[in-house]
Amino acid sequence: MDNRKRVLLVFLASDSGVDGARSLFEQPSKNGAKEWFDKTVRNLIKQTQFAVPPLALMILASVEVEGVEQTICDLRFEELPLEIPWDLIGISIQTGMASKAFDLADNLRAKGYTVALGGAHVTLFPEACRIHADILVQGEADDIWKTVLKDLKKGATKKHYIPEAFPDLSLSRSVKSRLFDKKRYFTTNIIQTGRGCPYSCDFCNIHILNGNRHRRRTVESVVDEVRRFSQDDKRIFFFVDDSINANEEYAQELFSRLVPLNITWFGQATTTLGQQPRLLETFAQSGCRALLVGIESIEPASRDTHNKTQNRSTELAEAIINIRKAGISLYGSFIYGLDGDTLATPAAILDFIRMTKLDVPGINILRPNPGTRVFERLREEGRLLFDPDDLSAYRYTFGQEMLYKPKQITLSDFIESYSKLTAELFTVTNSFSRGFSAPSAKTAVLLFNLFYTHLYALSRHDLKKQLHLI
Ligand code: B12
Ligand code: SF4
Repeated sequence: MDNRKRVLLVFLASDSGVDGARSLFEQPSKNGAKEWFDKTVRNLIKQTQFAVPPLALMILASVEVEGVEQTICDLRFEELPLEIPWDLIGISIQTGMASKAFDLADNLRAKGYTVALGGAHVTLFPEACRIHADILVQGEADDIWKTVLKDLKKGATKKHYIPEAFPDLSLSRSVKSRLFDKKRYFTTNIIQTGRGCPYSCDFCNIHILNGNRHRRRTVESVVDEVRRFSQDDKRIFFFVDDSINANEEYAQELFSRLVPLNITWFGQATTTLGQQPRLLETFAQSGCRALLVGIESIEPASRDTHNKTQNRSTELAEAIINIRKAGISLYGSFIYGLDGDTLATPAAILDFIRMTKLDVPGINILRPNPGTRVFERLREEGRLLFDPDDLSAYRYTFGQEMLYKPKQITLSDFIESYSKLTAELFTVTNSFSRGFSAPSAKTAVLLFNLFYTHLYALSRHDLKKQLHLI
């Protein structure tokens, strides 16, 4: 008798945004040509906008237990292979996709499958997830997943697994890279060097999910992984760390070691990098072509209210200019609508972007996600526009809906000023000019800006509709 256990790990598509933006009010089109055009644009956006494989599931699928086979299904690109009698189906849940994930889990359980749920939403809200799962896995599952698989093999799984402590990342765990059809993705070279964040910005929950202490892998194991991955996929590397320069000494050692490997890479960093000249030079030498930096706000009052304490606003511009001078293009992520913001803020953002020549500006609307401190505060202040318990309200959209009332600006003034700001920033002419003047990754910068011109037009369309409906 075949005693092997088959495990399927599932990653869900979000409703819109990076997974193929569409209007929240879209009706099925009767015009075939328009439908074809929209679908083609959506697919293009999906592929070029960081369509990377789910690292969490790569890590879990790399855990080896004799007699257990694991397969990943990425629902952004494929259908569920239900012709196979899986012994266990694991689903990764982010808050924005939670209601979709629960529906899927309920359906699969009704068909007789055993379902395990894990991921950020389970870690934050285990009780709400419990009724949809046979097995709950709370927290970082790098080590405890092995226990789940061994228990599965023995036919003795438990209802709830929770690690005693955050995994020690300095222990070597090998991640397999040959798990996917490479063509679907922008790149399959995705790597994480550390977890946890010492800061506590109130709109973020990384410090809750991964702790306030920054844990790191050994330089040796990251270098090995880069070497191994680059044999399979010659494309760019994406370091998913929230801030790849969190520990200067570590980053200096790691990226010096990567110089001889001749890769190109992008990642996410804090603007502090602009004041770390040695590290900045090493980043450029090791193949860094673009970085995402969370500027969030240039209003001191907003930075204070939302506990964004690192780097003062006055230092931001200089830091950005320094990073670009080193030959690295920058995606600068802003949030307009924070509590210290006024109707004068958009003009200040525009000036800042013009002065620093940011290559791709991202102008976000605050999303008070459950589990963050800002969510609790807005709920207490009666400023949420949706029922806080309605999970479908937290779907990922591209600046397409307001979930709360801004503090100092009326909703209609906010929508009008936000729309005006994005219309001024994102035009075809500006896209070409940013692409042309980008210090590196010019084509990517051009494409990003062109897509954003399309996506922010969707945002303006949907926000206007929302305003009429409220
Ligand atoms: C890279 C990244 C992206 C990339 C790529 C995402 C992808 N497709 O893989 C892009 C840019 C596309 C992206 C988009 C979004 N992202 Co994002 N992203 C990240 C980031 C920086 C790293 C993700 C990662 O690979 N982590 C490494 C893995 C190993 O960690 P992990 O996912 O937590 O997995 C561990 C556990 O959670 C658990 N686990 C996870 N899944 C499962 C499943 C099972 C069965 C089990 C047992 C365990 C388990 O075990 C894993 C190993 O320990 C994280 C922040 C972070 N530091 O994690 C945010 C993060 C995941 N993103 C987040 C959000 C909100 C989004 C968006 C919705 C954006 C938005 N503004 O609304 C979209 C969603 C689009 C989508 N379909 O993913 C939030 C999710 C918060 C939440 N409460 O759910 C995070 C945590 C950031 C934050 N500050 O809050 N993102
Ligand atoms: S936004 Fe960045 S710096 Fe702030 S808590 Fe989250 S990960 Fe840390």
